Amino acid sequence: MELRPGELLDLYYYMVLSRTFEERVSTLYKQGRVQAGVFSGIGQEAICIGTCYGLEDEDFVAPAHRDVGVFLVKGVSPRAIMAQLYGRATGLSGGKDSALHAGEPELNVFGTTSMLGAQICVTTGAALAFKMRHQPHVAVSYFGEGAAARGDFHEALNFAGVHRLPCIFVCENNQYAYSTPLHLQMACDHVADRAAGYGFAGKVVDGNDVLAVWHTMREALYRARTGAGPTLLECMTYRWHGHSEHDVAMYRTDEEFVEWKSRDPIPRYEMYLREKRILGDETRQQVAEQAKSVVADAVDFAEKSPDPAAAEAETNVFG
Ligand SMILES: Cc1ncc(C[n+]2csc(CCOP(=O)(O)OP(=O)(O)O)c2C)c(N)n1
Repeated sequence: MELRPGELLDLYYYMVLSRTFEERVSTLYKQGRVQAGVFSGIGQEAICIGTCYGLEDEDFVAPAHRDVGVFLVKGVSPRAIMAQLYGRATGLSGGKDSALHAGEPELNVFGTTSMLGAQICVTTGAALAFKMRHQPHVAVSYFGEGAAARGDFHEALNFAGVHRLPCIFVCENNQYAYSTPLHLQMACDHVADRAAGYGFAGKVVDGNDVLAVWHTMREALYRARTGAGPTLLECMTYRWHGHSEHDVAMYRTDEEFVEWKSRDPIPRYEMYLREKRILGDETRQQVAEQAKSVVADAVDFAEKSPDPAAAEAETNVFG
């Protein structure tokens, strides 16, 4: 299956939108205007966009804390995401939280909690429900290589393998879990190697190549929808910013950062689109302007939105 020119441009638009959104949020954080702990996914856009683009509305996704792109491609309004980061009443959690620990149930976007890896088990549960109800949908979980060291990861994958569930486990391997580098995180070469232990496919893909991610995801979706079971898809990438915006990441070298930055997924994809004569200067400019205007509108909406009312403090709280 190949993407048509309009679809190839869609992928580009979403990557640019995601980057523009996150760059703005990073600035807003430094200006003290957003309340949230901001966990930037800048540099990792190709993973969220390449895996989410083309999912069905009914497919369930459980994004992790850096996955603005998943929210955008699944159709969550940029206004609601921005208001979430501002902690406003119009945000996804109505101002109960101000990080991306929120979801949009109507769009089948699960509201991930702070507890790393917990959403992987929920994804497996959603896939079990799809199988029991004979529904042709797929459940997709996102997490980092750090979360993949937690027990939840292993339990969720084991269960999914035993029951051949329609699950796709997307590991965003960005080389660091907070300050812990890969070699102190795991003793095997790849997170995907672990899939063999659970009896299903494990694939490693260049996570900075949106088309490679998209194609590998198509194969995983085919397996899931045809009853062939789960896939563990490990996307190799790099976390450009610190763990969150307050972290200057002194624990890594400039050389390493510069090398990874040269693999920026957006200019790489632009080169491909230019060679195919799908993207020229004019379209590039239009996409940039459209993304800027969507983000400006989201900021304006969030700034004008009210704080949550005190009377709401005890609603939707479980204890
Ligand atoms: C169970 C648990 N342990 C520790 C933390 C604190 N914590 C939040 S994010 C993070 C690093 C996560 O690394 P990774 O899973 O690789 O994802 P990344 O942040 O690199 O995208 C840590 C240690 C947490 N939220 N939950």
